[in-house]
Amino acid sequence: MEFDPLSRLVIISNRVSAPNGSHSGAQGGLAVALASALQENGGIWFGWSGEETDEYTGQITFTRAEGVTTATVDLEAQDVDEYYNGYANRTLWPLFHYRVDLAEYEREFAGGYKRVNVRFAETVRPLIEDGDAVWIQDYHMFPLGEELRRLGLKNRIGFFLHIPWPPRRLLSILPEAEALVRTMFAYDVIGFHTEEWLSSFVDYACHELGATLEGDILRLGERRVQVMAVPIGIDVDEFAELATSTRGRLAFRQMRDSAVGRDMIVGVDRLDYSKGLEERFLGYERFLTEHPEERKEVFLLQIAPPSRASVGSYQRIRSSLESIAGRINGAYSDVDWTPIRYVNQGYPRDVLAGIYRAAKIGLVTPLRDGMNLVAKEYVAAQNPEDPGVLILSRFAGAACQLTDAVLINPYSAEEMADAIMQALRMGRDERIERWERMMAVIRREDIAWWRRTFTNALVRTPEPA
Ligand code: GDG
Repeated sequence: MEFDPLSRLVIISNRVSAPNGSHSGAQGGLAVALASALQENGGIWFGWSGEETDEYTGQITFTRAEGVTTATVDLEAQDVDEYYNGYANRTLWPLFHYRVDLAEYEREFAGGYKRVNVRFAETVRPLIEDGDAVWIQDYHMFPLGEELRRLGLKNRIGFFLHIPWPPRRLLSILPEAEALVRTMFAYDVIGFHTEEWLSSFVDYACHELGATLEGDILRLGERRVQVMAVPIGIDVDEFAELATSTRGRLAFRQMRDSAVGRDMIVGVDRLDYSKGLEERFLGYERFLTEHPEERKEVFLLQIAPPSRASVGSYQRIRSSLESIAGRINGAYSDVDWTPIRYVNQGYPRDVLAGIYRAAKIGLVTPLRDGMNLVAKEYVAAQNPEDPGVLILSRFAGAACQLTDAVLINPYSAEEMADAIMQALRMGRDERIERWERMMAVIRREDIAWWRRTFTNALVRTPEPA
């Protein structure tokens, strides 16, 4: 596939990650991909600094590193409460992950969300030049495109959603659903990870707003939006190299030594209720109960760095996990064996890669996930001669591509227990076959493919009238 040269790119996302010259892969793959798009095309990456200020001034801090210019602004404490901790993480995130029970609907949150998007639009507007393509990321900024149009912006604007799009009836629970979806017609291209998320969006737009779909073009009144499913990938070679780098090999050896001949099962997730961590612990417990003979043959290493710690539901999941892990360890541990090693800190990416490689099983069991990059990283880090087995939830976007994983329903402790047994017994030939097919997919649709497919569609779309 040939790629169009892009005009300057303006990327806008809640948080911005400037290149830091690190060789330990400290930055995530998405940050690196967006930075390299800017290195190739020039442009700016705009977003919140993560800092608070007494009064919003719109003063921009510019930095330039390795050919990437970032522009960030501080937000007021009330903005952070209502926009970030509020509407983004207490309303949209749970609802879009089908957790109606956890979603909170406060007018202050919706008001703060709108206010911050207006502020972002007014602040970034003067930085956008004629001919620039604007690419907005994720659920923090659904209405930003419309706010930019209100300010007269005629440029092409694209939007990519990193989380699932919920089914129509579920989204209808959101008081602002209709208005929110209407704002999205300000975009020229909207990308989702999977056909499922895309068709839920189209379903809402057609049935609730009266939009019509022709091919991949969704129309509402005068507006046309191209919708596309473009699954995000990882930098496969970089990840495989991290796994065999000096620190990666060291981490691998340390894990193997500390395993003393036992098989390691690994989970790596931000501590988030969407990741199915409670269900994972319970599925593993079921495995221990059903297979007493396997008890001292395996252990589960769960790495779960805390996230969004100021949101109540995140504090609750943290204490619930501590109590489940404590109970399981209390019930099954022996002087020379602990069934779950539960760790609440993060590790550098090269160390993580070595840990993945040392694990016989990668256990990735989200209840709902836009894509899930850990599943792909686990595959990329494996030893081609003796790869481990990926157990993957059907409800992760990644399951659409990684059909050679052992796919499970994470709500069923029995299925999880069976899958662990199946993975432990799986012969080397089958493991290699499955792994090779998964590698072919993640290599073909890697991170560079993702961003080029999207930006290509964006520059080819007709200029907005
Ligand atoms: C959202 C969507 C979608 C985790 N622990 C450590 C660490 N990580 C890294 C992983 C991976 C990343 O964080 C997590 O990515 P996921 O895709 O699994 O999940 P979300 O954070 O929820 O991301 C998701 C993604 O956006 C991209 O579109 O796939 O569905 O929810 O890269 O490796 N990294 C380091 N230390 C850790 O301890 N260095």
